[in-house]
Amino acid sequence: MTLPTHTITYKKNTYQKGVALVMVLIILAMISIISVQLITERNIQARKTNNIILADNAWHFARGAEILAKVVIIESLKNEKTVNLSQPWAMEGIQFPIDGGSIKAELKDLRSCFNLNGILSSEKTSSNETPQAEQANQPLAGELVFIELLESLELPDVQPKALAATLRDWIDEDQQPSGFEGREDYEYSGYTLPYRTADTQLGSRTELATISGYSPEVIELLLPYVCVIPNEATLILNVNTISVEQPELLSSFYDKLDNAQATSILNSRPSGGFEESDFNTQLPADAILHKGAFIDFTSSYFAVSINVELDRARVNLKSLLHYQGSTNGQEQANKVQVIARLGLDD
Ligand SMILES: [Ca+2]
Repeated sequence: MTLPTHTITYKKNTYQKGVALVMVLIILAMISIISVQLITERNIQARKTNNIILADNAWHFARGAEILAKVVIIESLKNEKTVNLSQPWAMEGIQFPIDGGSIKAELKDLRSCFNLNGILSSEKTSSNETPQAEQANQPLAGELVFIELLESLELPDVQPKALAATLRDWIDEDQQPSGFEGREDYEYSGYTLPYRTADTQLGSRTELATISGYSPEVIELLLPYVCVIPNEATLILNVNTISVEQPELLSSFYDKLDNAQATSILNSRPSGGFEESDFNTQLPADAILHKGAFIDFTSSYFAVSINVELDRARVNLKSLLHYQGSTNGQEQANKVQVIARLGLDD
């Protein structure tokens, strides 16, 4: 049987129109998908660019705060005889509003804490010398002060002598363990992920995490009391900037000075800070300063902690500053140099 020719033509045209409609719909769908992808990609790129600009601006705000900190130090200490907590540099919680965020900045005297590099301080060598090999088994003066500080803090599950020995071995340039509790390369090279001792001074407090015996719990308890002054192995405390909450720092520098006596001395500081003659009258008659440790009433090293929030951008910067100027009332050029830039936790 043969179908009528007009019927076949009608069905063929209807089929072709259906195919064309589907094709048009597919093309429209593809165009829509591609358009959405292009718009999304453009938005992502625009946001990335915006984030880069924000982060860059936040970094420059942080650098600006660093410069301001240097100015504050110079202006605070110009013609001052002491460095003390009543001076403008020591103001806490300083916050500057900026368009889209804020800048927080805080200065700390690095002579108000135990300088970990000062563990190399020895009565027999100058401050920046590495101890001689024959001294390796004898605790250094700085080591003894650090042990006394750890004992005074009464940290749980801590062996002060071992912590002092491993810190000393990490810093000193020889490979001779400091007694039975010392640890040199032979210890760390046996770890699952082996590494070697630095055999040089610390650049940051975070290095403690790599030293034998320094667990996260010990480090957390210890951090408020310690700091690192790069390339400075002296053990000096500025009695005018120690926190009243941390009398252990002062008592650990002396034989026969307990925490209660140290607290009493810190509470009796005049607003302008102690000078040497005033301070000595506050000490118990039998208190003896440990060899290798020194008390000062000024400072040359500061840390400024800066936090910038700018829209979605965050910048945390900690800069170590070296103040070179007169704190003895003498007229001379004052200047502050940045000696290191670190993260806030360093
Ligand atoms: Ca060593």
